[in-house]
Amino acid sequence: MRFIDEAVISVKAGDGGNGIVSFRREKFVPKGGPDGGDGGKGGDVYAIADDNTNTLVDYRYTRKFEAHRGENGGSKNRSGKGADDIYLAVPIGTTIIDTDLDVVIGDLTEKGQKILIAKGGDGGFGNTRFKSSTNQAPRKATPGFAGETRNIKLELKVVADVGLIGLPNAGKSTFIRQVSAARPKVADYPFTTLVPNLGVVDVGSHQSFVMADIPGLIEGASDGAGLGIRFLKHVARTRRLLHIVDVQPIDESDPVANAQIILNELNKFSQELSQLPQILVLNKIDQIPNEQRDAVCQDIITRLGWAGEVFYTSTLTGEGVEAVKHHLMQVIEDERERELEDPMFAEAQAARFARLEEEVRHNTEIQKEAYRAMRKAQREGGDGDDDDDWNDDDYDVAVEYAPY
Ligand SMILES: Nc1nc2c(ncn2[C@@H]2O[C@H](COP(=O)(O)OP(=O)(O)OP(=O)(O)O)[C@@H](O)[C@H]2O)c(=O)[nH]1
Ligand SMILES: [Mg+2]
Repeated sequence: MRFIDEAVISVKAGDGGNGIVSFRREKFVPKGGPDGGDGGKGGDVYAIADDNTNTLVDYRYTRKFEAHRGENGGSKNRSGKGADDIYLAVPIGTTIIDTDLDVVIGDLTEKGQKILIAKGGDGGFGNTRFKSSTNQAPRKATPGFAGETRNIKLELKVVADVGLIGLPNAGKSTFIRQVSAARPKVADYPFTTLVPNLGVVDVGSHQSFVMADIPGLIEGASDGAGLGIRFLKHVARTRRLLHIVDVQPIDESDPVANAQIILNELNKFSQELSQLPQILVLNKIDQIPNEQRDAVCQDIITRLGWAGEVFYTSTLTGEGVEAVKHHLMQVIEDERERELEDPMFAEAQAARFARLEEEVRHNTEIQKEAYRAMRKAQREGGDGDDDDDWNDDDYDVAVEYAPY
């Protein structure tokens, strides 16, 4: 199953109909008064949350939406007919953003909820409106007002409960392959993963959560190094970050320094995101002889000053992976239950997610601009290749569900 999570469209509401100039023509009345009617209102454009759709794929194909204009006014003071509004059906959970103003217009969170995204123009006035004691026969009418035009980005977050973070090669993709049906490529070189992968982790018969595997971060990522932080938005709404650290990197770098790079980059990118609870996963323990594992891992924890939760795993052999999976399910279930039972907690959570998303979205935009400026400078410096320009459209997020 494939989820496309972003679409950019343009919408235009209908213009108002024109008011008209008209005079009564009656038998035996040589000069009738004005009777030009007002124009009708142009159609509005709304987005509406619809539970029959769960992707934005349609908006990849049809990108322009226009409501009709209102009818012109008629004689005998008839107002023009208003045009029908149009409704763009989007999945529940879609966020609507005005890309010109860079503001969120709203979130559609409930079935049937609708948001006005472009307002139809009002109709113009017919000449009847301009009649006064000094002007019994006005020849003035006004045209309809223009309907609003807007460029809109629709964003559907396929919400991940858990996000995998870590340096390239740490074993993130191997991890998600162990616990879900997601099949990202795994290889012994950095940046094997170039796009996010989402997998559904089934635990027991009726419990599951969604895990996101994103490309590795490197030092300087928050300034655009490597693939930068453009994918961090996919872990913005998670409940836990799983920080995967290779205990024995092939380049003989220090696992503690490596972990610190990730903590630093997260912190530099988003304060809110770096506050999300993190679980440290010391991975590739199969590389260390059994009797030394505890000492090596303890040393890392101590030097890192890590006070949070820790697991030891080998995503290659599967050792320790089940324990992480069950632990995650437990904390996620607990949090979900608490949200249902405790409205105050639920509200605080929602507010935190909203802040987080806003910050991540904002910082991603800043990054995008910086990245484009950097690429432009490079091109002008003679490097003609622009293959890796940041393009929001160039990847889809695949969500993998385990077969029934
Ligand atoms: N020995 C050992 N090797 C592992 C383990 N987990 C992953 N690997 C190997 O480490 C390499 C990188 O694994 P990936 O899962 O692709 O790493 P990643 O973190 O997704 O890397 P990027 O996508 O580049 O960010 C591969 O060659 C894996 O086979 C492990 O537990 N033990
Ligand atoms: Mg990977």
